[in-house]
Amino acid sequence: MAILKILQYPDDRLHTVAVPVAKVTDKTRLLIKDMAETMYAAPGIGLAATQVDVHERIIVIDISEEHNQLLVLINPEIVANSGQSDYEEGCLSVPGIYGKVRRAESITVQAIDADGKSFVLDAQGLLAVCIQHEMDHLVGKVFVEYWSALKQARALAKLKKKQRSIM
Ligand code: QAP
Ligand code: CO
Repeated sequence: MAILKILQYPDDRLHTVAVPVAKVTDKTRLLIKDMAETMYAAPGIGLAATQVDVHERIIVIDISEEHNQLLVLINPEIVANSGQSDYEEGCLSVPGIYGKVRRAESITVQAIDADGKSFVLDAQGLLAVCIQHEMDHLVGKVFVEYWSALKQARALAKLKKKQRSIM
């Protein structure tokens, strides 16, 4: 097991479009284990492979309080959605920055699990928001990029200031 390095916004590699996983192998499962360990250690509730600089369509999520309900989504596709929600989001790649994004309230997602088995999941609320947020990473989109140029500039300035104070 290993804790992986999480790319920090603004990093161009966060704009990479991930490719589908052709076959779920032991190598895929090892990556998933490391992604889960990285997410739990942070701690966070979701992590996309893009964020650890692996550009394959893989997501791990765990919104449970006990951190014992890991959800693995390989090659996820949203097959239905409805409603709208404005949820306050954050991101392990954009630490300290939080804000709302408009998304679907309910989604139906089809994906493959770590055993290579296809499944369909209905999600609402935080889980639905988290899946949509992580799926955006797989197409190179970071949540702050939904915001106005002004709000993005403010977020970037805050991040830069924080990075300076660490160095
Ligand atoms: C995505 O985000 C998400 O700024 C997952 O300092 C979040 O796990 C989707 C985190 C909220 C929907 C709603 C963020 C940890 C974790 C930070 C995360 C931070 C430390 C974010
Ligand atoms: Co994120």
